Amino acid sequence: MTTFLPSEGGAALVVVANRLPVDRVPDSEPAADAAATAPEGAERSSTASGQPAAPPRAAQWRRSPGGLVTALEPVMQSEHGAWVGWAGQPDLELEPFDFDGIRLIPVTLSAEDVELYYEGFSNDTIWPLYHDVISPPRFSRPWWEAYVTVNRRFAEAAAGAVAWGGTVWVQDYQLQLVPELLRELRPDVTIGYFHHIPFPPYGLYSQLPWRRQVLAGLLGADVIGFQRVADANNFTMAVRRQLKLETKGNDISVPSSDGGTRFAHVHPFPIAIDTTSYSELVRRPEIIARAKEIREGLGNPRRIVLGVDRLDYTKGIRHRIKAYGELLAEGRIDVSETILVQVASPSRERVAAYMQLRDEIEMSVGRINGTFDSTGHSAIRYLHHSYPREEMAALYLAADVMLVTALRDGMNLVAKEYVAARADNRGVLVLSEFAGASDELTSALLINPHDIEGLKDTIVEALDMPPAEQARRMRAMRRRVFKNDINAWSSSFLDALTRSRERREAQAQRAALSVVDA
Ligand code: GDG
Repeated sequence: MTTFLPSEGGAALVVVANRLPVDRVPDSEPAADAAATAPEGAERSSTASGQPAAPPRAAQWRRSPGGLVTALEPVMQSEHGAWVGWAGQPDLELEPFDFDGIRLIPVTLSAEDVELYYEGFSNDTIWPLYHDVISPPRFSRPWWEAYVTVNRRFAEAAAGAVAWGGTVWVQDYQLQLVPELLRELRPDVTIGYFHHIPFPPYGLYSQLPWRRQVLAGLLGADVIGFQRVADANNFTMAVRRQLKLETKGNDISVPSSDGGTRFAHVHPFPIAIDTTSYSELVRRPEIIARAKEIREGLGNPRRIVLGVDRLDYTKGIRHRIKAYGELLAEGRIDVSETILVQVASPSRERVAAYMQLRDEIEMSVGRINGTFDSTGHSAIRYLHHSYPREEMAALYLAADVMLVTALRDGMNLVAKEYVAARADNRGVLVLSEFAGASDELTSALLINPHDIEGLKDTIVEALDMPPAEQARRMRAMRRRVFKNDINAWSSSFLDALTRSRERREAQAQRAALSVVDA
């Protein structure tokens, strides 16, 4: 076993995620602000001989939107944190660079890695398998081999970046092998892993040909976090059945390389949103004006129903459109009064299941609009675009009813964002019980998206809900969303890591004392 020595001045806290928290600014656009230029992040485009091409060109970057980086920014800055991840473009070789006080350590992925590890194993094997096989997962040995190779690359980058005795926090399903690989390289570090998507019931998980390797990979972590209690239980059950390890409460006893036993602590940490930035955004006069403008642009309908999702088969967009079409056909809603706005942001467009889903949705929308539109009104305004956060906030403000009909979803941040945006205590959230958010947002109108009749009745109930009841439900949901915000979430995970480190140190001390006593 090789042991990595930390580089001089390594980071006390390292986050490892598939993506870096920055996006490259296309050459045609100016960087958002001065802080976004990263002269150290000079590009090393390879020549045919594999040698770095000279001279390097300074790349420009802007922060990618996302709660995780916002939540971790203060602690990353105070701890001289580092972030290991892919810059989002194949074959881009970059040196580490600093951005907004965080050291960014790019991991290079070739076009083939992207195809096999990312689009293949991550998004066409693990993603469908972990989302209740809504779409059939594909099991491919070359994809698995690429997943192992790329996970090792991320683990090595983290091992080289973290200070002696430091902490590494690994994010999500693309990197399930990193905890174990990293522990082999750096037994001194405390390792956390957070799983953003569901962990499936044993009957489904056990289909995975590499089920034992993936469990062993995750068990390299000291703390393994899931969104829901059910996910944590499914994981523990898979460990018991497949690896025959002993579990007690939330702890799993894992054999360690020195012949002893260590503990992996499994716990739900339901992810949250950056509520402060949302409440600030929706108070801005220009956002309020934009919400009004959106309503006018839609022909001033009495009610706006909204859906916002990545175009993904887990989100239940087809079920929602089917229910909406039937309500129109039955005359229970009228195009002159009500409109459905569906934002379906482009996602994983090179994966076959996503291409097919897009065709199906666009055909249904076309058929419904063709049948029910009038010259003045549309039944569904379908938007296959990505929008800035400001526009999303204005849409949330404009919407009378928000539809979240996921067939399976780790959490669903859109549901929480809608609630955070509604400072006026108006609006109704229709929420799938198969989204993690339904554990917390129990005052939403909860639905089973497979039950189209039930979904239709609930949409009508939402459209007819009196303002007093809207306010009562919205207040209860806002209390919950504001209490458990993204800062509370990241602190609770990092506190669990600290407790785990202390426990490991106490265990090592006891072991040392027992050697002396003997
Ligand atoms: C995974 C899990 C879990 C969407 N379109 C636009 C846009 N968005 C933003 C939303 C929201 C985010 O993307 C989507 O988050 P979700 O939670 O709804 O879903 P996933 O992308 O599947 O996320 C999920 C999450 O990880 C976190 O752990 O909750 O269960 O699947 O923030 O607002 N944002 C902008 N323009 C768009 O067009 N700016």
